[in-house]
Amino acid sequence: MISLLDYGAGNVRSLRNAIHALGFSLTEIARPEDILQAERLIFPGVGAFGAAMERLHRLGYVEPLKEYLATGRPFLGICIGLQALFEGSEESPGVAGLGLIPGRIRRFDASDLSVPHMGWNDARVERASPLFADYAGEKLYFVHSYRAEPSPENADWRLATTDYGSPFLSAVQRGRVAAVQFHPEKSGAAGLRLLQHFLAADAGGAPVAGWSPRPADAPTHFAKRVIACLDVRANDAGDLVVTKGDQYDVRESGEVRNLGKPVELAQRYYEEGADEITFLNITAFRDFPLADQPMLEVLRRTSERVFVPLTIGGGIRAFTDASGTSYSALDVADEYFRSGADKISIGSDAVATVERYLERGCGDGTSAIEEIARVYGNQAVVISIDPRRVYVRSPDETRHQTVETATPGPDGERYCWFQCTIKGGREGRDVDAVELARVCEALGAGEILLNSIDRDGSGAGFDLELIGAVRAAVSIPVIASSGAGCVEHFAEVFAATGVEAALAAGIFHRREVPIQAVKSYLREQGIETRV
Ligand code: 1PR
Repeated sequence: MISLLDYGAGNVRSLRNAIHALGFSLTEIARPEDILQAERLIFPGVGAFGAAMERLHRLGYVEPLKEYLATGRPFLGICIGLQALFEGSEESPGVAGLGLIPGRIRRFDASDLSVPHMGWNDARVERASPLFADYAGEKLYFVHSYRAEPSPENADWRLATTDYGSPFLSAVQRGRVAAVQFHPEKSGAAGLRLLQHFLAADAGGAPVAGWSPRPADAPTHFAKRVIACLDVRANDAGDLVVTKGDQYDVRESGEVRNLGKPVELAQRYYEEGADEITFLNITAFRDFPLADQPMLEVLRRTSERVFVPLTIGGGIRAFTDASGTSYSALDVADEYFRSGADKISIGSDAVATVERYLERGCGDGTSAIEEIARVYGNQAVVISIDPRRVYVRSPDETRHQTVETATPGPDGERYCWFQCTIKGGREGRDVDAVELARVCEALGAGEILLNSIDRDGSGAGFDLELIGAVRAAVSIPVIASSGAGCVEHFAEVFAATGVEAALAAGIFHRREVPIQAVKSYLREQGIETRV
């Protein structure tokens, strides 16, 4: 019997789905006494350390959890579920953890790293454990801004370490109590195998024959991500289809282009090695997304079969429906998370938020970015930017940050700035992509998805000038998007701008370039990817 400790702080649907896909059934912890009756307990932490501990206290779970852990029965903590085992965290000063492992959790140093550590890295397994029985160094999916550092005090817990700046504890174990910093349910086949070992076997069982530790001086490597993006909308017949525009125009001879079915395509990309899948509900700005049941169903069905991170964007903002009922952006995001999203992406509403911020000089704590980040953590909030070039003769002509461009404007202008748009590029605003990214980072966004209307669907390559300017302005991860036409474009954007991820749509949908061809080429160029 597997028991899941879902304390209601985020999306654990993907974990449930992974456990079901492995053929196990689950019971949910619903009352404190259920914890002590559990035979095998999974604690998937999500959100912030303080919020997680506060909820555990409110539900009366802290003491039974400590008691369960003290008995040494099988336990698997995931992400915050690992961090909560420590005494406390810099993320939430004054909040005590479960105190099983000595030491405190500390933030990554963002001075020369992008934080969160979001993406695929490997683990240096230092001791024999059935959890990693057949682990062959595959990449695993991490997303966190805080980490536990190895120290003499926690040496007897240390199972695996991973390098990001310096080494951190990516897995701990003592007896049958284990925890991992990465998300096995989002780590593709390698993660599912690890989960299977916990579910089926005794995590504290006999060491695996022939196993040898990875040498302490063998570094782990953080990979660049390759993301497949599915722009989704209803076609004129009312069917939800994956579409694709040229400079955001998705119609051809008057019809919405139909490039396939969303769930099938997402599954194909998962199987072909996409590191992440993004759905953009591109007409959601017109309609109330919670009324869009087919889109929510797409997300639910995708999360049952795709075990890499899923992002969904479109229509995340406060809304009042026809009956006068008001919903906050957090209500909309809640439904997306409950339906299987790991991250949500905010487009138009982020521009409105930044306009208000620039007027006032600060945030007021009520924006969608702030509200969602507070509950689900910064890493769950992606900002999708839809910029278009505005050419000027000289930087003095505008208050916006300009770049000197290698592709001059129609009248030979040698400078441009990148104007943010809303409603799928329909309306330009007096905000530039660089300031938007900066302000959103300050408000708590965890990642930037940087499109380019000029390059979208062109196959002409990513807009390196735009991407370089935004990458230099923030320390959160940036996803380069729009314009990929061949494998070389991916290597180019990683080498020229240092972005953490690159996203493409058209070339994958039309089967012009397989995802594996992108990754093989990147590896030939010495760029680390997930195999
Ligand atoms: O404003 O919060 O409702 O979010 C709407 C979301 O929908 C935004 O993320 C916006 O980027 C997206 N969107 C709106 N209209 C369109 C459109 O195409 N008409 N799609 C649209 C944006 C851009 C990328 C595309 C890349 C790669 N599409 O997602 O996938 O450009 O394409 P390529 O590799 O083929 O060049 P809100």
